[in-house]
Amino acid sequence: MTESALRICPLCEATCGLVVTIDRSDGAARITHARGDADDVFSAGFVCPKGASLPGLDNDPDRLSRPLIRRDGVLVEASWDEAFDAVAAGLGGVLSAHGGTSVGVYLGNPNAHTVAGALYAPVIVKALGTRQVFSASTLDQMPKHVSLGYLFGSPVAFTVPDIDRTDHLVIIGANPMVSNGSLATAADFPGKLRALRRRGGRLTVIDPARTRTAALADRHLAPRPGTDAALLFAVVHVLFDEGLTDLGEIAAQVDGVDEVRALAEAFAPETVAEHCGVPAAEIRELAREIAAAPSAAVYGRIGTSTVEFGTIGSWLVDVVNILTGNLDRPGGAMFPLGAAAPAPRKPGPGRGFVTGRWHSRVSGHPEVLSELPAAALAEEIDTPGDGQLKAVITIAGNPVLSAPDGARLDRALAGVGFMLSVDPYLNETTRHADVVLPPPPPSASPHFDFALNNLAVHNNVRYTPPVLPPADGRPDEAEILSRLALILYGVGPHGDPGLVDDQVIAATLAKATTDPNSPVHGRPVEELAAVLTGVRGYERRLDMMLRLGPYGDGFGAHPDGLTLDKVKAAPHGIDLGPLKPRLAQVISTPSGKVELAPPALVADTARLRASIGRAGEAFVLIGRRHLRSNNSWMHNVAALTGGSNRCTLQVHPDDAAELGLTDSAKVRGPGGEVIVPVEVTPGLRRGVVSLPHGWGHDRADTRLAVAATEPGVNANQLNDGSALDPLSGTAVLNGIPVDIAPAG
Ligand SMILES: Nc1nc2c(c(=O)[nH]1)N[C@H]1C(S)=C(S)[C@@H](COP(=O)(O)OP(=O)(O)OC[C@H]3O[C@@H](n4cnc5c(=O)[nH]c(N)nc54)[C@H](O)[C@@H]3O)O[C@H]1N2
Ligand SMILES: Nc1nc2c(c(=O)[nH]1)N[C@H]1C(S)=C(S)[C@@H](COP(=O)(O)OP(=O)(O)OC[C@H]3O[C@@H](n4cnc5c(=O)[nH]c(N)nc54)[C@H](O)[C@@H]3O)O[C@H]1N2
Ligand code: SF4
Ligand SMILES: [Mo]
Repeated sequence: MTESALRICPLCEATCGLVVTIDRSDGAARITHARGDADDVFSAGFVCPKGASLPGLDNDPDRLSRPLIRRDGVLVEASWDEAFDAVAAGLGGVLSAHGGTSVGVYLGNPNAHTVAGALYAPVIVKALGTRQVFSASTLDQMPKHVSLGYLFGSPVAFTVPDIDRTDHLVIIGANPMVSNGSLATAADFPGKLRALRRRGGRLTVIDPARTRTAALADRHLAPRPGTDAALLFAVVHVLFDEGLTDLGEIAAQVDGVDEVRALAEAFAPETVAEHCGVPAAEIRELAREIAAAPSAAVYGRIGTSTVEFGTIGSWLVDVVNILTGNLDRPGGAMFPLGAAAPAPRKPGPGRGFVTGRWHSRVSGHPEVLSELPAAALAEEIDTPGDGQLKAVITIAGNPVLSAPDGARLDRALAGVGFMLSVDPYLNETTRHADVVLPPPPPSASPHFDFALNNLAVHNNVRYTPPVLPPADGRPDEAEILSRLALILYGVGPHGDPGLVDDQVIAATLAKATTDPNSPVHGRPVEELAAVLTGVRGYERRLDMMLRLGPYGDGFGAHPDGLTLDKVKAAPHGIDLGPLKPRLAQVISTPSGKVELAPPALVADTARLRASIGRAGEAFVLIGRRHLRSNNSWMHNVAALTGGSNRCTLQVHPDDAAELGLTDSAKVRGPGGEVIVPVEVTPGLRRGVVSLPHGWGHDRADTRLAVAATEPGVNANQLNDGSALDPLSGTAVLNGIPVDIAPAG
């Protein structure tokens, strides 16, 4: 007997709605097929190979179904109660001896895709009271947060390209034909790019590699890696130089234009052309085209972010949007409004954004968004002294492969006093844990995009409850993290996990009822809490967030507004309309204006200026993604591996000939050396080589049978992690100097 159910895909930021087939024929229910949901209001049937392979991932026999605890040095299966007791004992010892502040937490990428990561991971950090928080953000988008924070006063005031309506999309350092989009949640990015072309729109791609996205472009500029910030400054220079700036409707809301004009003086296209490897005439033309388009949106991603000048580059993306009148207008860069986001604040000055409220112990890196750089995790564990980390918790992360110098982190984790991992796999990182708590697979987990709804290129709300109950009554991830929080709060592992939700609900409602601008101002908290529907604590919290949110019913104040019941009654989602201008709601700088020339960025511009004309390296390494891969953790699904999804060093034919490379190369970087098969391709700039990250599945004591057959090498071992974008603490992952020679 088969039946079907809906499940939003948790595997990337596109958030496609899927129809999964459930098979109950052999007693144990499981999902067997997945296809795009044609009726989904957001994704309209789109699915990629990863989404279609969700059953393979769900049913992967290497997925842990029971907790593991370390006994006599070996990880063995245990019952859930035994595992939570082991956590209470292990963490309890550290907490009583050194306090919660001695515990480091690493939060990995899938936390952005799970209900548990959004709602419960923050509770754990808070319960520990630790300042030692590390995440994939400082291997990824932290520069964007920082630039948004300085520009608009809020580090989550995301600007996304209005790709359905733009006349000219400029993609810099992103490859959405493969990644399916990032910090711009758009199901069917490929279809949207083709639709842009069909309606006569223009696509420019700026990328040192001729990616699948670049291949679609009207214009492809291939700069030297790490030079985006200079290139964008040159665009800004031309906008001023040729009188092409026009801020449009938002002009009165922007401060600092003259300061940016002065800063851009030093970056004439003719000054930076050689440094960037892009002819000055092409830079001038690009600036003219952006200014002339009826609407245009510049969109930057990993290639502008995980680089030496990541925050400056991210800032200049929006500076160009602002100077050309494209911020906050249809077809430009706009601010999404998610249904579970806090209701917009009243327009007016806000508190603004700061970093550096504390610093990391060993290298003195400033805190950014209450986090320290992921690249500094190893040194915080292995450097003795006051404040040294005594325990580590990883949730949905694999920093041994994802962060620079995994070998050092590997050694550090092996020596840490106590380590807990919440993760479905025994992989390069979790193999060091003393306890591994595995969440159930996607089919048995709920899905709501708390984070990504605020990045969607079209406003919408969708929720899918678990398709199947967790097998054998095992806890879902919300319960796992709740029980962990109870341990940290001193209640112990066997308390009622619902207490955590009750406490969050009470605190949130207490705050709302005392806020004069809230629709629930003055109402009794208990009365509001009693209204919440939902069969689980996370559903009650979702109901609360929806009701208090921008489209919410305000607990009855706006009877037509959203509640969880209404969202559940629309299983294919509710379309909340195209993005709308709303800059005034977003600005929360102390001046009440967009700060186009934030002091921290103005200051960092001197560092950028000094880099122009610096002697270049013979070879630099960049990364690449593959459509059937996902960072480090999907190489164990047989259907997704093989073919072109291989860990190879791509090299330009002329470089390969000059270096005498035939089949494999020895690549040496500041952090180490790897030997890797060579793939000669004309699709790269000369002097640039590319290697995908997330490989290197050759370590002992992991349980990744499929991945181990094609282990690949760890690209991040070439990187010693010492190079960071100083404003955001983000590791430089693109533009790593390397030496290359034939292997053997
Ligand atoms: N050189 C180089 N390095 C890079 C990048 C690059 O472009 N180049 N990209 C960087 C980027 S953008 C990112 S986001 C990071 C990613 O860095 P990480 O987040 O550290 O690594 P992932 O490989 O995504 O590992 C995800 C982990 O989550 C687990 N997991 C999967 N689903 C779930 C779930 O539902 N619950 C829980 N609890 N765990 C789950 C997986 O088993 C795996 O252990 O890598 C970064 N590293
Ligand atoms: N299939 C697949 N999809 C994914 C992932 C995956 O691993 N596989 N990972 C997910 C995650 S965690 C993220 S964050 C997103 C990332 O989404 P994207 O940013 O769209 O993905 P990337 O492929 O890393 O694209 C970065 C591009 O920048 C280019 N680049 C490198 N250095 C420079 C530079 O200095 N300047 C410029 N202009 N370009 C440069 C690279 O050649 C590459 O094409 O993808 C997500 N989606
Ligand atoms: S594009 Fe992303 S969300 Fe859509 S099916 Fe593929 S992996 Fe899933
Ligand atoms: Mo990422």
